[in-house]
Amino acid sequence: MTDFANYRTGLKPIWCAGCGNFSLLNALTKRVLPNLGIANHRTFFVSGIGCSSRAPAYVNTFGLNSIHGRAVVIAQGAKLARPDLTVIAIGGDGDFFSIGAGHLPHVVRRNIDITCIMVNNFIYALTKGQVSPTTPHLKRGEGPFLSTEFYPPVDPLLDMVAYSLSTRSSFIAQGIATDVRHLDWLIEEGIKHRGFSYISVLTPCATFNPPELFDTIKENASYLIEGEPVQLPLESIEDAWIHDPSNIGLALRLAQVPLMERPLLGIFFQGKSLPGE
Ligand SMILES: Cc1ncc(C[n+]2csc(CCOP(=O)(O)OP(=O)(O)O)c2C)c(N)n1
Ligand code: SF4
Repeated sequence: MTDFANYRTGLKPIWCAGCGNFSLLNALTKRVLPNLGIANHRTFFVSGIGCSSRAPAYVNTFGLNSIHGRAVVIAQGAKLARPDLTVIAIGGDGDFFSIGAGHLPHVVRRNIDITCIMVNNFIYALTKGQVSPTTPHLKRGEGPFLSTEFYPPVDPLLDMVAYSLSTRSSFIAQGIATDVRHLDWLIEEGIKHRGFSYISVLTPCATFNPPELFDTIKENASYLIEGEPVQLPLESIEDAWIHDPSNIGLALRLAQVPLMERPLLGIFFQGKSLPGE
């Protein structure tokens, strides 16, 4: 494959207007890969199945739109076979945390140097809006997220940042598709980190999310900035912690903050990078 300066293929994305997947595609192809100077032919980009998983078709690197839930497994195999490649896995909340959930702890504990970008749009979008493990619950009697297309989940929500921390991913971050500069930075840091990097991206599904869902997330979001105080809900400013991404205890505490109450954006935890260049 020729080392093209352009990281986009000629294919036109078939995502709906207003889909958050565009932000991620632009972040990767217009800024992250060019900024890091990673050659197209040195990059392998793999996904599962879903709207977000269409991304490899639009990125001019080696890539695969593979099987539902199996992106990290294929990413792991690719990295073991070709350690010289930058390997990125992408997929939806359904993909990574429903059908593919069994693979994650094992890829994490091997701490293989891959970057996993989990596009959290809170539903199964490709199959038209069914609940996923991340679909927020309605509060009985309040119902802020009720719409005719959005059925409330029955099972408790799985908090993926908390899950990734408890399995000790060596880099854990959360961004939002509407703040692209911050997202660029998180993905760049995740790729530079040598070890398993997990990045959750809160992403609107323009077609199947009720609009109030993402409005609420944006309104409540707060940034984690190293060296600055993190005020947790129900704690006074005097009790604020100073954010330190190397502090796993703090990261575990931050992961207890309910996503819909205060979506935290930034690097939750970053362990030591593996030795290497
Ligand atoms: C083995 C298998 N089971 C089920 C499906 C049907 N299916 C396709 S995409 C999808 C879920 C998509 O949701 P998500 O992974 O969250 O991605 P999104 O479309 O929201 O980006 C499902 C269940 C499939 N393609 N393969
Ligand atoms: S259904 Fe939702 S996630 Fe899928 S392309 Fe449309 S807006 Fe994006």
